[in-house]
Amino acid sequence: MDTTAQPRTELDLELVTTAYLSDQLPAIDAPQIALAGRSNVGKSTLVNCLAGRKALAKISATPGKTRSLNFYQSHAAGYCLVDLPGYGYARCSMEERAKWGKLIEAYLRKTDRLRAVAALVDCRLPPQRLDVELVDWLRSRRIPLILVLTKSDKCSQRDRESRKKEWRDLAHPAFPPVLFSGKTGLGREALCRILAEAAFNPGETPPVP
Ligand SMILES: Nc1nc2c(ncn2[C@@H]2O[C@H](COP(=O)(O)OP(=O)(O)OP(=O)(O)O)[C@@H](O)[C@H]2O)c(=O)[nH]1
Ligand SMILES: [Mg+2]
Repeated sequence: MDTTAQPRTELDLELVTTAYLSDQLPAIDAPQIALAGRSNVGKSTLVNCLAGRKALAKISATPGKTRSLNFYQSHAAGYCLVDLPGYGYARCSMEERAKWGKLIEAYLRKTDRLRAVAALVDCRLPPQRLDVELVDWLRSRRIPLILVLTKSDKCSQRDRESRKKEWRDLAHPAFPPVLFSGKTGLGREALCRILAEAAFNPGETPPVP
């Protein structure tokens, strides 16, 4: 595949499968990039924005919408995006939260085709404990990290830049943090390039400090 070509305007993402339990995790041959982040941060919106579709992934203003792992494959780009259930959603039972946690961890541990995790964080907020924990866990497992600052349409230019710097200093991500908006499409092209690079040219993972 020629990754130097201009990114397509729309990714031909197609939902190939859904997993609610760890024994339902599919064996997909394509490189995979998982989308992780707090409930409501905009993971499913990002899938729709990249696909140029409104309702490929279900989105909701109520946190906790995505409750399964959803595998979206792009045949043209040759990789798969995995929309994970969000974490930090308070209004579900402990039992349900433990079940999701196990499912996500089973996926991240087991998948040998995982090439990177795109960690989505809210551009309006300073780094939150749960987000920092995710980043630390990924680093400890040497999983390349793509930081995506979502909802940046709701931030001033000044806040965007300082948030980007905060995250760069804190997380040493494998790829530069991307300012993104599912509403305006800001950062969409940059993210497409980074996803293709992460999927096919993973390069060196920065050392764990
Ligand atoms: N203004 C703005 N709103 C956004 C953006 N991204 C997501 N939203 C809104 O935030 C809400 C949550 O978006 P989702 O994409 O469902 O979030 P999610 O991370 O998939 O949430 P879970 O499935 O609960 O984990 C929806 O009301 C979206 O319209 C963005 O970039 N800008
Ligand atoms: Mg979702």
